[in-house]
Amino acid sequence: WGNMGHEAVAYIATNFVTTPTKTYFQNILGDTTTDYLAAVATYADTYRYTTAGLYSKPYHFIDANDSPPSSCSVEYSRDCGSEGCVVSAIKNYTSRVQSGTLSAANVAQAAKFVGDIHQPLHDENLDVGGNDITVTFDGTSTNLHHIWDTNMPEKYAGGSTIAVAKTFAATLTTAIKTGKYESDKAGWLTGIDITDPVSTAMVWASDANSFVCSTVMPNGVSAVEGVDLGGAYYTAAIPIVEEQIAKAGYRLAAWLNLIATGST
Ligand code: DCM
Ligand code: DCM
Ligand code: ZN
Repeated sequence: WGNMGHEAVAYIATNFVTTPTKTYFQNILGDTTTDYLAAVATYADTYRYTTAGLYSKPYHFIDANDSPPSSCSVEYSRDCGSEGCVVSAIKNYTSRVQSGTLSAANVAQAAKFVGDIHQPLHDENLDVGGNDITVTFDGTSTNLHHIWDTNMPEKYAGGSTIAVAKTFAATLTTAIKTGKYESDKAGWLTGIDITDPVSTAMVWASDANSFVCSTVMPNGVSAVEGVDLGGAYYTAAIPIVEEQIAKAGYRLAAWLNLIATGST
C-alpha cells in the first residue's frame, strides 16, 4: 500500500487494540498521542530506500510463483527467497519482540509488513508483482501494482493525507464493529497463532494471493495491459481493496494484542 493505505491500516488497528496493548506500544514508540501507530506506519517504506535499509526491501512482499489467473497459490519453501520475504520478516520481527529487544523502528516495520501482506500484488511474482504491467488510471499512465497500492485506495477514500486515512479508518472500523464486516471478523482471525508466525502469515498471504486470480487479473495480463482501469475495473476491485485494508487493520490489532498481552 501507499502511505494513505498504511496509515488507514494503523488507525484501524488503533481502534481495536486493548488498553494494555495501547500503553505497551505507546511506551515503546515514545508517543502517547492517538496517532502513535499511524505516525510510524510509513517508516519502513522510507527505510528500504536508504543504504542502510536496502536489505529490508524483500521484506515487503512474497513472490508467489503461481500461474494467475488459472492457478493461484503461495508456498513458503518455494516462494520465500534466501534474502527473506514478508512472511519471514513477520516471524523475525515478532520473535525480536518476544525476546524483549524490540525498538521503536522494529515495531514500525512489523506493523508495515502486516499491512503489505494484505495487498494482493505483494503476494505475486508475475511481472514483479504487477510493477511491469503498464496501465492507465483515469488518464494517468502508471502500472498495475501502483494502482492497487495507491490510486484505487486514494480515489475511494478521497485523498492521500493522514486526515483522509483517519476518516477512512473510522468508516471501516464501524463496518467491522456493526456493519458489513461484523459477521466476517471472527473468520479473519482463523489460524492466528503467536507461537507460529510463519503459519499465521501464510494464511494471510494465501488469502490475499487468491484475489490475484479472482480480482486483480481474472482475464489475464492482456486484459489489463495498456487499459484505463479507472472505470469498470475499479468498480469491481474496490470491495476487495476496502476489505483487505479492513482485514489488515483488524489482524494487526490482534497480532499486537498477542505480542503485548498473550491474547487477542
Ligand atoms: N513511498 C513513499 N515514500 C518513500 C518511499 C515509498 O511514500 N520514501 C511510497 C510510495 C508507494 C509506496 O511507498 O506508493 C510503495 O511501497 P509499499 O507498497 O511497499 O508500501
Ligand atoms: N514489490 C513487490 N514485489 C516485488 C518487487 C516490488 O510487491 N517483487 C513492491 C514494493 C513496492 C512496489 O512494488 O510497493 C514498488 O517497488 P520498487 O519501489 O522496489 O520498485
Ligand atoms: Zn506495493
